Amino acid sequence: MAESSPEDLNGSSSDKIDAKAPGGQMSEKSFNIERPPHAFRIQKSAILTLFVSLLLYLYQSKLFGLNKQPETVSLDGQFGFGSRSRSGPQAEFVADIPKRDAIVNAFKHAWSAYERDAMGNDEYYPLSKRGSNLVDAGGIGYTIVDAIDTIQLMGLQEEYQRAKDWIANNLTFERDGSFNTFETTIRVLGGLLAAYHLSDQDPLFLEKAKDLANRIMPVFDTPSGLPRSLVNLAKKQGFDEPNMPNIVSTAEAATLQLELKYLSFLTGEDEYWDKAEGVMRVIKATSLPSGLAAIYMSAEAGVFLISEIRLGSRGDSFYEYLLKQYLQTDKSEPMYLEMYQSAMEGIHTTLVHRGLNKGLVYTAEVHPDPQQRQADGQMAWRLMAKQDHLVCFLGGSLMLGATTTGLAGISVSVPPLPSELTETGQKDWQLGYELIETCMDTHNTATGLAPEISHFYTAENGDVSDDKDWYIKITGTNSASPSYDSRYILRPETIESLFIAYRLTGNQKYRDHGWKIFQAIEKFCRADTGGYISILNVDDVNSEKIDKMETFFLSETLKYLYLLFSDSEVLPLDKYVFNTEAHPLPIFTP
Ligand code: DMJ
Repeated sequence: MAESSPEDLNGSSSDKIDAKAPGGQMSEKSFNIERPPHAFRIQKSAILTLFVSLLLYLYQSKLFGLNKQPETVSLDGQFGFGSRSRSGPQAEFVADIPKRDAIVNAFKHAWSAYERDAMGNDEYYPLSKRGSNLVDAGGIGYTIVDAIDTIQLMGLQEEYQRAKDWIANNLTFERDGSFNTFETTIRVLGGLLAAYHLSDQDPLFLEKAKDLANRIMPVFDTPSGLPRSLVNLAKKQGFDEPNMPNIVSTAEAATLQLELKYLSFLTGEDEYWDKAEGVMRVIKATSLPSGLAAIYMSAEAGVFLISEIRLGSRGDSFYEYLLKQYLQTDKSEPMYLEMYQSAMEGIHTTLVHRGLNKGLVYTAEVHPDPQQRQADGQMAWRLMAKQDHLVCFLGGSLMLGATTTGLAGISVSVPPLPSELTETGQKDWQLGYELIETCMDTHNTATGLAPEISHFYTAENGDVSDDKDWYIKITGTNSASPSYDSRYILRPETIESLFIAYRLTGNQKYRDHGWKIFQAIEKFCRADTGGYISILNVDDVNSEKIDKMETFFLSETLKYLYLLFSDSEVLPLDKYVFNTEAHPLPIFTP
């Protein structure tokens, strides 16, 4: 789930705390960048823990006063709830074969170009027809492993054989270089585990998964048990990001669990499970009263650091995995239900707002403002009316949560009737439904593609001449120099939500929306020479192109599109959880 720099796909480089920049430190009192001498470290940590917790508690309390509640709306006939003509509990949807085939063709167009120009490289640049690796020491199958379960799902036999042969003959993790712990886990470990399951347990994939996980494990050797951000796979050592000593991103720490727990289930090795669960226990122990999470934590003290609260970069998949951990083990671990429900409540209470002109629902961010102090001397906080494209996973997730954690009885119709959901379930469903509407609205651009970041008009900066609720921030001197916000880099989140919403409602409009997005991708991102590129400005039909095909285009965007047009027996939502990179992992009973 998680951004702002082209190099940093799951975390914003502008988010990074620069120890040297005055504004970068959370607070001169609350957060020491320079390591104290060892003898003082424990004492300092304890003080730090108390101080940070107190500050966070205080600002959380303040936040509750900041929020504008969404207006109350009647549920009748709205928000995708069922009427009497609902499909019933066993609703089955048939595939839309022509559209599904069109997605397969798009995948082939992307994959064949990669195979032709860059087979074995971690990343791919379609325009310059070349690949590159994440580290100089060589690749780790980033693209191939991320894509192989989509290949399996689409039944592409020859492509599968070649990808599998490459994994058998060339894939090694004996690479001396720094890899992002989270990205390597969600893309490569997740990819191997899904391939293992979909191949009917081909031991090749499990062996590789175990080898990779064993090399990642040392990242958990921190005072708190929170994982280091980077790992050297050859040396089996965890590292911090430069300029971020002992700091970990919350989403990154809390998005390794589905993968490690499934591996533990398959192998019987407790260590994977214990390390993954240990992280969640640390987070639970330091949880904020609102149930929300600051985007940074201290790996030393195991507490939240004063930093933004948001559902986009560095926050997103923390929330996603709360629900999915509960579902993965067949609802047998109430701790995750509790954490999920408390977090969703925090979102409703603190982050949900409505646009000024059309009343679209969006989730705002909360940022610390180190330049300002409140009258009582406490840190001041600013509400930012801005929503990352990454947040668009949340609509589908809330709807899934409503039909699994918010059930009044034991089963639910498709679409659900309000009476089948608890009050909380109804509220989550409604919010999820409306967030998808908003995400679709952000596709109302010149290209039909949504920007990386949407800013929303507020009472202070409202533009009544615009009939939209949101705008793309232009940071350059004119519209010809668009900001990073205006990019589309082949992201999947809205399509992911459309897939889930379609499975839970059977409403054709979700397939129609998905098809529209796919057509926009075909028109503006398809490279004639092979592969798909990203674009710099979604509001310009002649936008500058970005020569990069992200691996998640193969693993997520095209997979969710394929599933959207498949029949409902393919990877049913009551039998699988998808990791945050769309790798399907079966639900099991521990
Ligand atoms: C993917 O790597 C994952 O979905 C992650 O959780 C967030 N970012 C990208 C896709 O946008």
